[in-house]
Amino acid sequence: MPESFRTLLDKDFADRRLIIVTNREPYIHKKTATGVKVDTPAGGVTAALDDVLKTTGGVWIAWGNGTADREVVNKQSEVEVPPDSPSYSLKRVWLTPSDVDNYYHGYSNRLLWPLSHIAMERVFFRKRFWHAYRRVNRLFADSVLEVIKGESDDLLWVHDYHLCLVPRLIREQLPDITISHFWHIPWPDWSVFRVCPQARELVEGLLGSDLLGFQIPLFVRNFMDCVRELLPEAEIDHHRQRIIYNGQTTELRAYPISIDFDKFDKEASKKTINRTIASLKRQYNIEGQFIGIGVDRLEYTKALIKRLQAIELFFEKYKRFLGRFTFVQIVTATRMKEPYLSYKKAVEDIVEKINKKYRRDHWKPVLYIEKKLSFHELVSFYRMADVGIVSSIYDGMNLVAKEFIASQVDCKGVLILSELAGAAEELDGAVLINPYDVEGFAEQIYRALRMPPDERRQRMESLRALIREKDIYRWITDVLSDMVDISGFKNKKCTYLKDVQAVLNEKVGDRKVFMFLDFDGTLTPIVETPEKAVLSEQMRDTLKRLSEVVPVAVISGRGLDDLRERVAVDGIYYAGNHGAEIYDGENVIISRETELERQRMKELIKRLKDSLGDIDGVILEDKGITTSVHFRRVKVKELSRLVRIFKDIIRDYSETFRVTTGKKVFEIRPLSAWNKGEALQWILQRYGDGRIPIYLGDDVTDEDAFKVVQGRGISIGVGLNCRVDYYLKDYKEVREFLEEVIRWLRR
Ligand code: GDG
Repeated sequence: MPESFRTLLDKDFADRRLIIVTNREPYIHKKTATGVKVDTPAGGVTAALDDVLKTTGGVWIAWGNGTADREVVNKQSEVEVPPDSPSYSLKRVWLTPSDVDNYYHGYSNRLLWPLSHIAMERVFFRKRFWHAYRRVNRLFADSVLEVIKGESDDLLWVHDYHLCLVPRLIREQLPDITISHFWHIPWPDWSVFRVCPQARELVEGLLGSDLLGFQIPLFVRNFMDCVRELLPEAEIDHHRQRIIYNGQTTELRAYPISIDFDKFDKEASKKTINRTIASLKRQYNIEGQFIGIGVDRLEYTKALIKRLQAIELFFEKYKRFLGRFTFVQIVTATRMKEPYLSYKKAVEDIVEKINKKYRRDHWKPVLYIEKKLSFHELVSFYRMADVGIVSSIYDGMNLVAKEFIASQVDCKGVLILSELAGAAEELDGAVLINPYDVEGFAEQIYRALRMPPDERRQRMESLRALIREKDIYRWITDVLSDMVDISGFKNKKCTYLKDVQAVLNEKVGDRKVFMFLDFDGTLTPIVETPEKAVLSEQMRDTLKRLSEVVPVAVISGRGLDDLRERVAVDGIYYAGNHGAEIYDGENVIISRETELERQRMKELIKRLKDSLGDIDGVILEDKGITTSVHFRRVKVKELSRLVRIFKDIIRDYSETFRVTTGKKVFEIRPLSAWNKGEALQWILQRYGDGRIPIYLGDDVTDEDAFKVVQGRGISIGVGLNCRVDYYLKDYKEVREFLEEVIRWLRR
């Protein structure tokens, strides 16, 4: 675990507990001939969450399905883990065989799993599945309630499709607790989800959460569409990705899950790996071959049959690879009930068919290994492969794709990835395929095998840089920090601003005020693209009259000139570029250091232009104080060169500028440039004359300003009902509010 991550955990969890709820448990106690044995965390995600709890302490609640699980727990069904150095409690939920059949194999795996993966033919439903699902979710919720009693700062993190109802069940008992739910698989669109007989109950269950996490933005959008159809009474804010239902606000976010990059990278770099690779090749008789690899649970959504059909077609089309290429398919059998038993049979049949058709002497085209590999063996297979194949018909993320990348330490392998897997959203540099287009798939295998070494290296280097940065610890940090933030803001209650006159009388009284207003979303409605935002004539008129009775400043992320043009009201203050540039009616004031940094920025832009000039598609947007480097149009094979050059140059400026990465854009901004809060403070000190600030804003970038206002003025969120003293619903209410202020000041 990285040190920075440990520090964050120490800080945020010093006086609160983290409670994790999952279907599967991190430690399984099993009876063996020699006594009770403990199986340690299997998957990467479980291992990383286990790492977190080992550091923070807390409780993990899960189904106890080990044969000796009951033997080792106390009266509360808890056991301290890990067994060798206990640091947190594992609390087990007990299920009957009928629960397992109906809740797990039934509702979860025969309805929700295929439905979410749009495998409609496989969707199967019985009423008893639902009854058991409700019962078991209630058991999990009761278990949580035994752990958290009454008011508490604890954070509750529930996982996956087995436990949709838990958030609402907990919320009903503990209105103030902070709950997050992460949905690991795809969320389908409404035309698919409507098939679910309990669609409404499931969505209502999840909306008991404060924070709902999905793998990619598409699933967030799909979820919002389903809520719109199912719960017409819910307020949905698409721009801020927030839903208010039954008085509960739920924030929706995409957090693409990842892997422990360093762990794979280190294992793949070990000296012993070459020996293991050589011995595996000898054992399986694949020496001197081009090697393709697939690692999957025996699972129809991973499209093993389509993949094997593509392999068959590949050999049919490109005969010169007969005897020279072996596809190694590693499978682990899970959920061994129908329809998985039939699927297993179908996969084995097609493997046999291909091998029968093309087998020669000692060579066979498909090597099928049904075995749970050790970590060392798994990494050895990833590293020896020339191509890694992931062909899912739909997938939340797909960690195998990322593991293959992290194990490719010598950058010679190519990742072939289904464009329908969540991972395809991030993994620029993979060769994308559509698993339904078997012919195109076969051609891409050929392309990957023929790809020149330079291109392979470039693609793999940029993929590795991405996963190294966005690893599993970054994923956990992102979710936990948002939970900590939400919990902090929740504890500070805020109210809907209804009686403006009463609030002003109470909070301002005889004192004088200074109005600060954000622009987009506060004075204008939110529109598709920033260019389309227009201030209405009515609002302009209100602002003019307001500025006659009180000093007004408009503070925005837009460039200063753009902002002034759009507002076009004289006699008010303007702050652009998130507060880095201020116009006081006569002069433009720039945060002092920023002026000095202008020269550095010019020099930096020149260096970037000179060095990146020959890469097609790079766009440098010079915004004066800040600069953006857009690379959306840059070819994949050029990306790693671009990133390398950019990072080399920017390193020389690390004491002056900060770089943030957006979607295919680097934003460069002086370290010392003012934010909205600092701009507000500067204006208030200079021109405020002891006035009380009232700040209205709608966005995360307004939070710096809200913080400055806290305790000395009034913070008002537009569409935000947390993080502020009061909230208004939308920009229309902002105008009514400003009219009230004018009336109050003229009273
Ligand atoms: C769900 C979502 C999402 C497999 N065989 C062996 C082995 N494995 C490990 C792999 C990998 C894991 O199993 C499979 O991960 P996936 O991401 O492909 O898939 P799901 O189980 O379907 O998980 C998925 C994930 O949740 C996380 O949110 O990415 O989209 O469907 O880690 O390495 N590991 C070892 N030996 C094997 O033989 N050691």
